[in-house]
Amino acid sequence: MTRISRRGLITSTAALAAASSLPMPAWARGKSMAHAKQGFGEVSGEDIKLSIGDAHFATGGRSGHAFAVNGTVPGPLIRLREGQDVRLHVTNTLDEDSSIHWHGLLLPFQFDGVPGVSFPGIKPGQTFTYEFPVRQNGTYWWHSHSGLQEQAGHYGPIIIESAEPDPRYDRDYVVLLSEFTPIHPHEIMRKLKVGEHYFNNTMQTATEGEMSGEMRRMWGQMRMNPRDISDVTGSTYTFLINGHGPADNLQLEFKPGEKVRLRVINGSAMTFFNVRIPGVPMTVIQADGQYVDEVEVDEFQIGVAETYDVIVAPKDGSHAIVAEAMDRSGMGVASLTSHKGHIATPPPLRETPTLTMTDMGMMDHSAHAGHDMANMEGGMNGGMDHNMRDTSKLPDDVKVGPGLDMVAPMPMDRMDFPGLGLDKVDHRVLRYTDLKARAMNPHREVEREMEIHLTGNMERYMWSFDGKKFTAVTDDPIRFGFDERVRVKLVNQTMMAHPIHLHGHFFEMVNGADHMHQPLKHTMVVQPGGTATFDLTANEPGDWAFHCHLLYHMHAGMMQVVTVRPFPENA
Ligand SMILES: [Cu+2]
Repeated sequence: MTRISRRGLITSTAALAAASSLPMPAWARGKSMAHAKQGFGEVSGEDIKLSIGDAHFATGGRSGHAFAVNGTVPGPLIRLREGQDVRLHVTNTLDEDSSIHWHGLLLPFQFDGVPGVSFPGIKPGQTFTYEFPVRQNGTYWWHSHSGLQEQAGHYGPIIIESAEPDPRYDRDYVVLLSEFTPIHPHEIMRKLKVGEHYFNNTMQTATEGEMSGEMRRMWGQMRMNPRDISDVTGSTYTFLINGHGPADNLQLEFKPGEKVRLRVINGSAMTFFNVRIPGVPMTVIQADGQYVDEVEVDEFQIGVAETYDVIVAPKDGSHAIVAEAMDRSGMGVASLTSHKGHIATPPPLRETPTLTMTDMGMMDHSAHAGHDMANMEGGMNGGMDHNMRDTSKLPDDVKVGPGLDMVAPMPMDRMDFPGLGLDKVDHRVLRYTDLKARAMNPHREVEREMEIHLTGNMERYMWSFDGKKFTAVTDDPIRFGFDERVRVKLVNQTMMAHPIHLHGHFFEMVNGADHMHQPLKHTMVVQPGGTATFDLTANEPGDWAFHCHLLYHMHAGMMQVVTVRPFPENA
């Protein structure tokens, strides 16, 4: 067992001094800056060795078992260069199967790392070698795709350097967001199955005072609460930045006048974060590792498994990097500082946001009439409760059964929604509709359109696509022809936001950008009761996982296999 005390590490000036001599990327050499401590080691080269093992993790007042890779949580930063070949030798020292999936990387499917889909997994004591050419650049990450290991620390960042240096910044940092819980992940899953509201502390108070008896009855019949935002909350999670809880006082240093690139990765199991640096505007330059036209914002929401790269030009001083959980049950905090040792004071947690009629997939007139709650009550008088169980409008291939306890009556495209709790803040917030691909996509006409429904039963904690729970031995995958151009509309029949991830490809978000500049993504959030659409050229042959990236949703069955056939000759 490796004992890791983050607090011990970061407050040690010796550790800080040692860390400042870490190797710099080629583009940074010759400039007068060093990589300061980020919170994990770094590996690079053509042969990289990774070892998965048991560990103990502690932050703030919480501690417990963890899975570490090369002895740390998160595991090491893997730094690659576009155009190189890489062999990753992964040894499993656990007494259970494990795996690593390279999230967002284009590679032959047998090295994608999903047990039961792309390979058999890595048995205890075994070493598996992943080998592929590096065909892209940008910010990505890696994580276990076995069981619930990802929740317990089995993840880390990937940076792939471009062949062409980007002159827009002087220094860069990974900002890897995640959670730590002292509760065993299987115990969390069990608690979710027993009662979905187990971790939700705001339940009681939310229903008092603001709501009439009629409203309470309606929400009760949906077995929902307007503050039912996250399945697992800060009541058990400590939110981490680069493996450091708020009590660990992580510092990322800069020199006054420098422009700093922050590579924000949401490597959490279950938490959407709202990211801001109060007083410091952020210029978004990449989404999911792909360049976009610059957009300046003050805050953005990042779904689980997404990445955003931003450039900031902070003034001399100490600034709080705030990653507030979407349900505002806690935050990850680090200091971006030009004065070593000065810890920035983060703002207090904001008030828990409230779900609206739009989140139920109903028309929302609140924009015209003011208060959400008042409007919702008006809308409820028309037999809303009946509406939300009406399965008659669903396509035939959606299975109606206990796995589907809600139907959104009028699901609308919500690509312009900035995320729960961010639609009414008084500063600039990123929306999917702001993203435009910097490079032109090849022109392709859509050859086929399909719909996939995101379905669930909140109370029984069942989650699925089209009402059908995924089992590893699926004989009914989603089939795409090789090089087929498909438009896929995701229809969210539930009141939760789901970050949907397709392995092995980038799809283009249909977000109103002209079709040559639709932004490329590997993960896309489908807002509650709404729809989101992507265009895909299925040009990576093989079997690929397609799933909700909320870990416990995937585990409960919101997953499918996408199979791209036939294999082209000479592939
Ligand atoms: Cu989900």
